Amino acid sequence: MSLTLMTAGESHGPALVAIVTGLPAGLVVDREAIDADLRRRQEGYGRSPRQKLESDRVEVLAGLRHGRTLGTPLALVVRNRDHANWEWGMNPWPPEGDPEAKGTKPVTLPRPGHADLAGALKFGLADVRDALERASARQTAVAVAGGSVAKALLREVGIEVSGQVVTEDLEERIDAARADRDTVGGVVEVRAAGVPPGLGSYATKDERLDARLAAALMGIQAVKGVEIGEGFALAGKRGSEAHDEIMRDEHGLHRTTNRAGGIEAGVSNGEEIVVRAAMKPLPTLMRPLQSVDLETGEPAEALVERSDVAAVEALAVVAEAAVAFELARAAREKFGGDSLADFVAAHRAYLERIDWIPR
Ligand code: EPS
Repeated sequence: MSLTLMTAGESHGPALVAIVTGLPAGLVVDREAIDADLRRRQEGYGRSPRQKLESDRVEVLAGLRHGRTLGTPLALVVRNRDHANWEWGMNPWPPEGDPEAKGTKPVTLPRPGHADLAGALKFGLADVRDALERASARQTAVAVAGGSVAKALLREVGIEVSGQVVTEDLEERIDAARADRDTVGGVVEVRAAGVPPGLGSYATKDERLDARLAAALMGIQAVKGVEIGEGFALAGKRGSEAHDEIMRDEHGLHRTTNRAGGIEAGVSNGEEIVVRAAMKPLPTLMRPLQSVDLETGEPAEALVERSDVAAVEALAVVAEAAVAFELARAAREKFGGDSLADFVAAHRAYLERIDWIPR
């Protein structure tokens, strides 16, 4: 039973789409709950004026009937309102007229830190827009919609996932950067409570829950670092200070501390899952860095276009969705079931077998 999420869509194209496979039949999907997550992703300090233009809402094209999953592929859509301004520039079909007259000249000034140069070289592009449109973090909107459905599934087995910013003074740093026409990054943390011991496995790297969560987080635009539990700090500690002692109380087998972030040997251990992701400063700068014009080969300043000063608060929501999806995937592997009732029953039977009760 494999839960998968595939997305498609460009930043200024007509829409973003996601197909989720492997959901059980009978899961209630609440449109309001998905739209609330989409709104949370759009809020946040330091975003581009683009967020005033967009008002993200989910549409469902398949896999749902009267608010319940059918156990078939679920097709989600989030439209790009800004596409109305890009009907020429991002038309899927060959448009008529002169691109210069339409204000969509080819982009030839790659931004250090963005996908521009790598994309142009890799795909042989004359217009860097062909790379940057898909590389854009706009795609995270529909991934959040998928994550929202995963959160609904996890809630059925008592798992709650929530993301938050941990960088202090973020607003002050954003104000200062904006005044300098610069950008900033930051750190977010995602916690998942109620995860039973036994999700993931130590057997192979593809099964290890920590490796999978790291890949899910690193797969988000602008993430350059991931930490599980105390992560890098553990490298400087002694074993006696680094591990979480085992004890037993009215909740069964638990730990006195949670330095491992709820995962040992690639398997959840019943404590809260705690993961962090570090976001680099965004690469579109109003005071651009040095680059090379790919058309002339001459030194030039990188592309300047409307963008965010920071998207760290958005990352907290996107990372929450990514972690939720990966945990839901691991839960589907462990508990299976074609219907939600089968899935929930398998989870209940497992909890009856093990000496562990969620706190
Ligand atoms: C992004 C650049 C900006 C962001 C965008 C991500 O796009 P624009 O140039 O259209 O303002 O606003 O993020 C979103 C649109 C979004 O919804 O998150 C980039 O280069 O990654």
